[in-house]
This record gives sequence, structure tokens and C-alpha cells, in this order.
Amino acid sequence: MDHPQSPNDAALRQLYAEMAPHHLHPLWEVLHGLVTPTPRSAAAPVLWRYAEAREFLLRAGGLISAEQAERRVLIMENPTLPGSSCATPSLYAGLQLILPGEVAPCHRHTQCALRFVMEGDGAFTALDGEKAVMRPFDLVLTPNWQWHDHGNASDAPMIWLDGLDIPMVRFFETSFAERLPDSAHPETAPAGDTLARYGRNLRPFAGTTAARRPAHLPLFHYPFAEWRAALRAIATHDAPDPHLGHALEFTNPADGGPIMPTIAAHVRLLPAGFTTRPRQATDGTIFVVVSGRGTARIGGQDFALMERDCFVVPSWQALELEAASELVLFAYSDRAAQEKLGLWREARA
Ligand code: GTQ
Repeated sequence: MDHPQSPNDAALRQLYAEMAPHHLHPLWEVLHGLVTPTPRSAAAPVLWRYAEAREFLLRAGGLISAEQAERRVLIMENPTLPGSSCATPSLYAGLQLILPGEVAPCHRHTQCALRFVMEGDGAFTALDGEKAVMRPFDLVLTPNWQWHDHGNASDAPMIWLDGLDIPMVRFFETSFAERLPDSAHPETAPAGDTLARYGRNLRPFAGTTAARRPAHLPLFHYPFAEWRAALRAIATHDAPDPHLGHALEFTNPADGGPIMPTIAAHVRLLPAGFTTRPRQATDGTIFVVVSGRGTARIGGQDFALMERDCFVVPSWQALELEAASELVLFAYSDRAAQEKLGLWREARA
């Protein structure tokens, strides 16, 4: 209670006690915690060392099959959100392992997912029966209610980051999911077909049958080779943005907006020796270190960054990045949802 002691204090306490069994409570006792002047994230800044997580994941690989587990994933849970399976209050992050010869059975759900490849080469995600062959640091989407299965026909373990909007779907109480009776969807198109139709600044000619994919969200594969080359090209002649470095957002070619209805994703390149100015944003963000070394200062706390480490920047905590060598980062957040709701803000110091 942050108002002064009132002579009615004892009577107020009595009132609260009598109201509580009727599920009625005084707003004035909690208002300042509900309507805060600036965001107070329940999430903590946190970093997962890839080398450590990988060891645990491979151990799990020796104990449970991908098929048994349905999805063999270690959840990266924020330590201040225990039991929630959340990396931030609105987003989920996990590391999924598929061993050679394994399949992760076909299903679909109302949650949107992205996959960001951490290691391995040649496993696939099939979306509605079309395979995307996954290479390191490729981004692959499985938007809501599209059938997806994964398999690894390569000879090495495949590990990728799963980023999903599980907490948002839970908040809205809109989770639906179903399994396909067969573990794989029948093939509907050759691998790479969608990338050729929608991924090269082209689209199927109107009125032809070539428009195979859902019109609002056709593209689902953003290869590393393409996004890395784009970042490299702008970095050779542009000055880096003082707060972001060189940054490019992945877009949905149907509308030029974020990649999925709830999730936005982007990549950044910081030249060696570059330090960003502090920046706050309302979209709590999960980052992956693609290459290089440096430091992330998150709300004043320093985290050393090594390749493939994952870290969380909670809503409205200032982020400063320092690149010891050229630093390339992948990031995803709930910015797509926040912008639709008129909530997204940033502050640049
Ligand atoms: O691959 O569909 O890490 O449904 C968590 C939930 C992956 C998936 C996760 C999921 C999936």
C-alpha cells in the first residue's frame, strides 16, 4: 500500500477480507504495478552458451528418439519465468536435435514457428509437403496451421533453434494442434519450388495455376547464402547505423511486412571494433550469435558473446553491442504483433 496510513486502515482491511471471497479486490492497492510508466519486464537478461547446451542435447539424443519425443528439444527458459517454457513473456525458444536417419512426425498447430539452423547440413523441414533443405544459419518458417515434418537424411546431427509464439497463443487461449496419421506429409512439390516462385522478387503470374502457396504467406525459406551476401554488400559501402549496425529485416513478399503475423526477424552486422549506442525497444528479443565475438551490455549487465550463443534482451532494457571482431547476429521478437496492436516503441540514446 503506497498511500499514507489512513484512519480507515483497519476498516479497509476488513473490507478487503470480506470482499475477497466474492472475487472482488481494490484497484488502488495494485494500480501502480498494473499501469506502469514504462515497461517492467518479468524476464531477465540471460545467455545460453551453445557449447554447453549442445552437450546436453546430444546426451538427450542418446536417450530418447525424435519420434518418441515427437520433438526432441531443450527449452531455453528464462530463469525469472520458471515453469513457463518462456524465453520472454511472449516468445518461446528451444534447441532441436535430429540425428541422421530420424524424422520428427508431421503435425500442424496454431502456433507460428521459425527454425534457425545452428549446425548440420542437409536435413529438411517439409512444409505442406515441400522440403526446404536446411544449411547452417538458414531461416525456415512454419507459419500457423501449415503441416510440417522434419527429417535428417544427412550423416551428421542437425541442430536448430525453434522460435515460436507459444506464450502468445497460450495468452489468447487459441491453441489447436493435430497430427497427420503418417509421420511424413506426401510430397507436393520438389525442394526449392517455393523459393523459385516467390523468393527472387518474382511471383507467379496472376491467374495461372503457379500460385501454389497460401497468398498471404507464401515464402518459408530464407537461405544464409542470400541474407549474408546482402549484409556484406551494404556493409562495404554504408556507414553502420549508430544503434543497430547494419541491419536487414526478413520480409513476407506478399505484403512487405514481417515474416509472420506475430514474429518479426532480422539480422545485423557490426564491423570489428564497432560499439552501438544504447537502444531500448518494447519487443523483448532473442538473439543468436552467427559469427564473431563481442559483448552485449543488457540493462547494464555484460555478457561475453561467442559463436552460436543465444541471449535474451527483455522489453525496454537498454542494449549496447560491442564487436571485438566482425559480429553477425540473428534476432527475432514479437514486434510484428506489437505493431499491429499499436504498442511498439523504441528509444535511442
Ligand atoms: O516443431 O512444431 O520446439 O510444436 C516446440 C513446439 C517445436 C515444432 C518446438 C513445437 C515445435
